[in-house]
Amino acid sequence: MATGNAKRQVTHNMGAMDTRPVKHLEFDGPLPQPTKDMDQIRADLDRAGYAIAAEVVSRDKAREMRDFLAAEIAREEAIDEERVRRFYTDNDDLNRRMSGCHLMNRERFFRDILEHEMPLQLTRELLGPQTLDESYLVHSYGANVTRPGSAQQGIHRDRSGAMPLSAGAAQTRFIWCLDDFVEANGATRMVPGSHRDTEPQSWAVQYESVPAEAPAGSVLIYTDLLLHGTGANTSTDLERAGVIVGYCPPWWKPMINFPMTIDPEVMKGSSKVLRQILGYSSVSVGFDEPWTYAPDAVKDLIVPPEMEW
Ligand SMILES: O=C(O)CCC(=O)C(=O)O
Ligand SMILES: [Fe+2]
Repeated sequence: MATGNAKRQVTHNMGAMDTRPVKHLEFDGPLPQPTKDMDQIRADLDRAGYAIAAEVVSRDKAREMRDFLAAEIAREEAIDEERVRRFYTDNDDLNRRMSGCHLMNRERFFRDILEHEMPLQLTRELLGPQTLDESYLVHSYGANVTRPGSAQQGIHRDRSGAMPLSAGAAQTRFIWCLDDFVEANGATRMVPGSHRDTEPQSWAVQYESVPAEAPAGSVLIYTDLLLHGTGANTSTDLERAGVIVGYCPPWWKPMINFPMTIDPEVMKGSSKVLRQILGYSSVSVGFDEPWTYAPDAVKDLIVPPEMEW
């Protein structure tokens, strides 16, 4: 079983043979464009359900990170391809995925982006105040690299279908673009305006969507209310690397148990904020449940949960 591939997703009929009825876009007005203006980002999130933050890191930095990621994927692939392909939400074997833990254990930048001011500030604004002001948590973290010929992912929400949309956003989502995202290499497809839907997502319809095109170094921002999915890579020679981070409230279960999956050595000297968002607290909703059986190296990293950012 590939890492992360606990369950295989039913394939949802993409492409020319897809006979499902099309749900056309019901969105008026301009689509979000890359911008450095935080107020524009807030307005795009409100209106379209997603926004594109420009130049969050330099093009050179994005390239450096992209090269690091490519080398790590090649290294893992050489041991066993199953480690980095066909995660259950992908429709074929072409794309490559890698856990953020793996990257974080090896390269500081992949720890630093988690506590970048822009996602933390927007998470605070979009998810709102929390009980006892406990810190938000990193919910999920991983890289997704599309390769030429790979199929489009089923359009979906990053949220349980059982949770009513009326409950509001439970997660903020950030895709760090390490390559230029263009339609041909599988730029993430968005359904603008779908954050205001009242109907749950259905696998029985084809959602009309638009590509979120963005230069390397940008960050795509949305919440778990927005319909979206990885685009098909129709190019013959372009890859598209994105690193996806989700943040959730402190009472939500993160997808990754970070204190058990991060090397305590790399966390030594890390900020209180980074430890808080990675869940290095034994207190939740005000209750302390001491980590009696955790290794000392992990216990030494424990911090109180109250947000300071
Ligand atoms: O990589 C992308 O473009 C989006 C991936 C995605 O939506 C997911 O894996 O949930
Ligand atoms: Fe998604």
